[in-house]
Amino acid sequence: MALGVLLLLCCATWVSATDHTVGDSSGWELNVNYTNWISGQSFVVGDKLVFKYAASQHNVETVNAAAYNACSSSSPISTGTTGQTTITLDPSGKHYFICGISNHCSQGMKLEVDVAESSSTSPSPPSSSTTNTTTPPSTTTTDNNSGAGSLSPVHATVAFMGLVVLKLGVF
Ligand SMILES: [Cu+2]
Repeated sequence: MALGVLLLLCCATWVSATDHTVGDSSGWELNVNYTNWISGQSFVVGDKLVFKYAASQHNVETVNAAAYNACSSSSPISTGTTGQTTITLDPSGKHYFICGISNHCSQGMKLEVDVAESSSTSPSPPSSSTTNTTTPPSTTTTDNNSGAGSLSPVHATVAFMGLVVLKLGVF
């Protein structure tokens, strides 16, 4: 049962998540207008931001709103330094990123991302995906004792497995 839930979570994310390469081909760099870039993007929970940059020149600091507004890199929540930093956007709401090197942030290397709840609007298959999101987690009912109650999650799992097989067949 737990495995089934895990499978649902993993595959639901896999089906709907989008990778957003920050700045597209320009990457994470000086002299890129990230306000323009972000105006063409929309983000839902589970999407990924991919920062690509020269590790010797830039970094990616996840910061709070105050640090974002002040371009302060004194206490980032996390810092990526490898040249390619991938951030999974979770939870919904605002996420803030800056470059902590020199004064790059005040020169424009700052990014505010507004993440929406996943996704009644995403173009995934209708019936099974709504079943996944609305089915309550199985934590409230234990699977062994209540025979009738445990049927529907199993059906959902089987349905979803069918969907996955279908998907694999298509690709
Ligand atoms: Cu920089």
